[in-house]
Amino acid sequence: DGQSSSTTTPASVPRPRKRSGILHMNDEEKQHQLDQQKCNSKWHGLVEGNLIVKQGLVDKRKGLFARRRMLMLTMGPHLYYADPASMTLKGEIPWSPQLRVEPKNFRIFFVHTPNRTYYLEDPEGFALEWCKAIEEMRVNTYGVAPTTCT
Ligand code: 4IP
Repeated sequence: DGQSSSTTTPASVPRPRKRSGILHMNDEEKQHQLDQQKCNSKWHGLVEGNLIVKQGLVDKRKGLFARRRMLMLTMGPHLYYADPASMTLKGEIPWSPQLRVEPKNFRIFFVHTPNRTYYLEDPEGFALEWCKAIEEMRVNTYGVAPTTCT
């Protein structure tokens, strides 16, 4: 009919937050997101009840070969990776205040941890988004000051 669709989304109503906005939600909002995730995400069973902040397929290189994994940054924080074919959890990049991300280009980024550097490639070219999200989680969890010891 003649009803303009714009009347359903007046400018005064905030747009839905992007996923990284989760870090700034209050407990009630986070619980709501978690309830949604329980119902809607096929990955929910793999992330130990944690709220997923960002997820996406990446190729994780180890030695000569790379494996395609669903990488999931969650509250906690955790960085889980799962095999999307078998829907099984394969591992977790260990979080610590020393964790550092390093974008190499639009596809490739490194996650440095004290004992291992993870070589990751986002085939869709959103490596910088990953680095931003992980760094934001680091600051949110451990504070702004970088550890400067080398
Ligand atoms: C495997 O190579 C996979 O890359 C594993 O990744 C990796 O484990 C293994 O390293 C590596 O040997 P192949 O599949 O070609 O054998 P995933 O666990 O994602 O399947 P992680 O989890 O540590 O990267 P090792 O050294 O951890 O076994």
